[in-house]
Amino acid sequence: MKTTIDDLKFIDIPKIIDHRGNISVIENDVLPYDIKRVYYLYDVPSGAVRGGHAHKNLYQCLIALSGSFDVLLNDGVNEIRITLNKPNKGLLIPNAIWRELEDFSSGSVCLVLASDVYKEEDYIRDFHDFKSYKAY
Ligand code: T46
Repeated sequence: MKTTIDDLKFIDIPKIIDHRGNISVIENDVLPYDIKRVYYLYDVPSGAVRGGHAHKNLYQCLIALSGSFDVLLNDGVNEIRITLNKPNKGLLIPNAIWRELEDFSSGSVCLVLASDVYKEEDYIRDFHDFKSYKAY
């Protein structure tokens, strides 16, 4: 619960450069947790906003596999906006950070590597509840 936006981290995903096209690989200790779930957001219509919640325990790494989008992050006190637009850069979001994703470019794909399987009970979907949660 004590996490802040200072705990956000950029992950440099190793890139194998090749004239036939590049390869980026996530293995071993690239992420500080074991990946239990992979999902991706795509076909996001112009103007749509995703997220709008925090997680009690989940860690996630967001990667703009294609195109770009903005991630608005709030720790209950401070807020920051980060643009993701590189397939070899991940944004590691620890637990208890509010996030909203917006300004998706046409055809963009957001890959998410999560530290746990889907559990609705891990979500805080109301911002006032999130502020109370952070106050403890
Ligand atoms: C996050 C952002 C970046 C599942 O059944 N399993 C899943 O693994 C996920 C991610 C979602 N769902 C269901 C739950 C909802 O009925 O799919 C529906 C849409 O989920 P949600 O409104 O949470 O989607 P987003 O895009 O707002 O948020 C998702 C993740 O839920 C969230 O953890 O950080 O992407």
